[in-house]
Amino acid sequence: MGIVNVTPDSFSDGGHYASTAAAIAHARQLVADGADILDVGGESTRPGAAIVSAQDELDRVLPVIEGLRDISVPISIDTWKPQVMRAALAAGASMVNDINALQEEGALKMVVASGAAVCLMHKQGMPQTMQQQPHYTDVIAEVSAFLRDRIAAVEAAGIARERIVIDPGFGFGKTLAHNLDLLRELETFCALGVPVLAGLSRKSMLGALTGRDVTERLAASVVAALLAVQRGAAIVRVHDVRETVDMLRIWNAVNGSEQ
Ligand code: 9MG
Repeated sequence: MGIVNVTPDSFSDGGHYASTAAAIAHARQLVADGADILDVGGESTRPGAAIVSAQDELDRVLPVIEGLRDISVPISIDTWKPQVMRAALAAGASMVNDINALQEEGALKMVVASGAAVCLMHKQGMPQTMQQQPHYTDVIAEVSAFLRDRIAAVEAAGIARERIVIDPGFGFGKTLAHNLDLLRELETFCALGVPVLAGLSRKSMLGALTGRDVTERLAASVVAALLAVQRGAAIVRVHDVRETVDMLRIWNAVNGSEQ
């Protein structure tokens, strides 16, 4: 899954792709590099980022989704707002990547009605404050219970299991130790019976471990993606698609999978 941030304050692209044309060109490049899914987002979710209005978010993402109508891969809309989901799905997106796991009022109904796929992510707190004091008694058990409950809730509401992906939410209300535990124990989430998505690309946990700035976390991001895939992740959400695909080609060759 290639990341297309259409945000002026994106933590990872410094706003380089804030204009529609540049975002579309970037998305096309990610597909040429081997992305199987594009994740288009108009609101930064990095720790401390401000909430933007649904209208501002739509003004950013809709022209990009519309400009990618002919693209050969599914488009995911990265949003927790039902209004943005509705318009993005109508414009051509076929998946919702929701850091709020469809808990916002109206979100679940929206996705049920649309027939779209969904990624349900765990987070503790809200992006504005979530890194202030993350606390768990048992991070694996608590994240796992949350994801299991959300799978049950969305299935009961009418979303087929085949349309559901889960994500432990690296960096979303987690300390470095929590993030490492989640990565180490990723197989626990795979055991919940739906594909697991891992988003580690350029995250601050990699900065904490390497001492490197966000612009210099390529090697750490590729290794983190490999560790996630080794532990069963079916989808890795990344900025650096070309390098990640290279890594996966080696991984698949060694493991005897076709590529
Ligand atoms: C939007 N976004 C930022 N980080 C993410 C992650 O780790 N997972 C998912 N699903 N979305 C993310």
